[in-house]
Amino acid sequence: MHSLVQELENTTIADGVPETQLDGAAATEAGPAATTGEVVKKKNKKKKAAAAAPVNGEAEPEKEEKEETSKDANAEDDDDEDDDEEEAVASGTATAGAKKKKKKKTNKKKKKIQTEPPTIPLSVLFPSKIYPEGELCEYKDDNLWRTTDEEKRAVERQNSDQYNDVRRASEVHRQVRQYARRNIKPGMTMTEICEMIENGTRTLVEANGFESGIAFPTGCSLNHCAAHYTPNAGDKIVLQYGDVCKIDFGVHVNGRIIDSAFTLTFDPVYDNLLAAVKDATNTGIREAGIDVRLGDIGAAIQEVMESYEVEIGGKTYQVKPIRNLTGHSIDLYKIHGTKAVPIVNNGDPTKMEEGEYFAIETFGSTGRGIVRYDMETSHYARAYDIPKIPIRLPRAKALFETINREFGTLPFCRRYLDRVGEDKYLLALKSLCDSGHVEGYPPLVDIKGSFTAQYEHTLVLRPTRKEVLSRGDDY
Ligand code: HZT
Ligand code: MN
Ligand code: MN
Repeated sequence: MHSLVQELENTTIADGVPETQLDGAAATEAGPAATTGEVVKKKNKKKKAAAAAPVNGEAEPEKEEKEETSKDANAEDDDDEDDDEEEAVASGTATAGAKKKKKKKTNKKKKKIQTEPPTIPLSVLFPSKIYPEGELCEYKDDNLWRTTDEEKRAVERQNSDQYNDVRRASEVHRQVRQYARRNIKPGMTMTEICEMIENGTRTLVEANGFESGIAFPTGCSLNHCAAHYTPNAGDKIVLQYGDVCKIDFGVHVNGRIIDSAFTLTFDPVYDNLLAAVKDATNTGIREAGIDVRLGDIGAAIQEVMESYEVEIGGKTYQVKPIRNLTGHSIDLYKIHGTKAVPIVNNGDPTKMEEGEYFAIETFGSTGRGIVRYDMETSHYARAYDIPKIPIRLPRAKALFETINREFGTLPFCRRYLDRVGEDKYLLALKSLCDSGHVEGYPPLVDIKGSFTAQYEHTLVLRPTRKEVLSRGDDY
């Protein structure tokens, strides 16, 4: 097992990040599809971020004429033979089986739909095979020149295939989570919830070996558990009305990973907790940029998170960032690169660099704001650097071959081993963890009785601008 949890050191709390630093490129608070409350009751001050019309550009083309913006061009162009039932939107809100709405012939363009449950692969919804860009943000001050720089633009053109791949993963994430948000209800088992998301992902991304698929196990961590819980076989846990559930799932295309998460609740008492964490994550996204120091991003996140309070059961809590959890850089087929993005001011002077991908994720808690390992492990991944020592146990050797063949360096869970036909592998798996060939990622929990929330997006620091790949109209 290893160092998922940031070393706990004397992190100082940075107060006094000027408010002006917290505003930048337009960030979105949720749009109409948000299930959780937007009632923002801040203790201190400030801004309600302007709602930018987010991605899913193909979603609402209102015109008949084809304006070939990169967004509108997609779902609409080719075989758009106006099938009557196509009414809804790529990431929009239609229910497939639902009644056809009256066709508004009058300059309303037919929209490609997704079914519910989602069954139509993205490559069918986007016959052009060009997928929509995420939210675009210009860099600030010292790097604003990049937006129009010809050389930087040329570099981007060279990278267009990688961007298109990761945008396809992003659109799959948006469509699957839209379905998940609308259909996950108290009374479902955690296993049913995960399977709903995993089946949707596999179908829409057309999972195919290392070319495309699920990037890591579906997290559905509850309440004081902040991260890395997914059910193992036999788990009978049922989602409750009062639960705070973090849905954290990943999609990849050719190893380009989207890591994005949101928090699901049913009881509005948690609304301010969710608002705090959503705002904190959007702050981290706004602050991110080429040459920005990681510690400065943490300071901005902490300032915003701590400006919220939430009242639960007659007790008022100041929302705490979970200080030993972080965001992270993402590499090809590697969910965590070498950089950690703190959510408190830890003074890290390391800078973000051109071309890097980051998962910006923040966690808020009503507990200590510190997590520890607890409960049965479900998440694992092959070590990026395989130890040179040979594997002696034959069962372990065979299991390692399965892991390498099925997942490579992508994280997996016990349920994924079950579905590829592995059986009675626990001893072998433990042995691979002990030898360092595989790393376990146990659930991370704050104190019992506390509630934790999370929001997470993946962005890329393109040479000319920042692209928030996983942005949707929900978060
Ligand atoms: C590990 C295992 C997985 C990466 C963050 C995370 C979910 O806590 C450096 C910083 C999936 C992801 C990860 F199966 N982790 N994001 N989404 N968990 S982490 C980490 O291990 S490593 C943070
Ligand atoms: Mn995640
Ligand atoms: Mn992450």
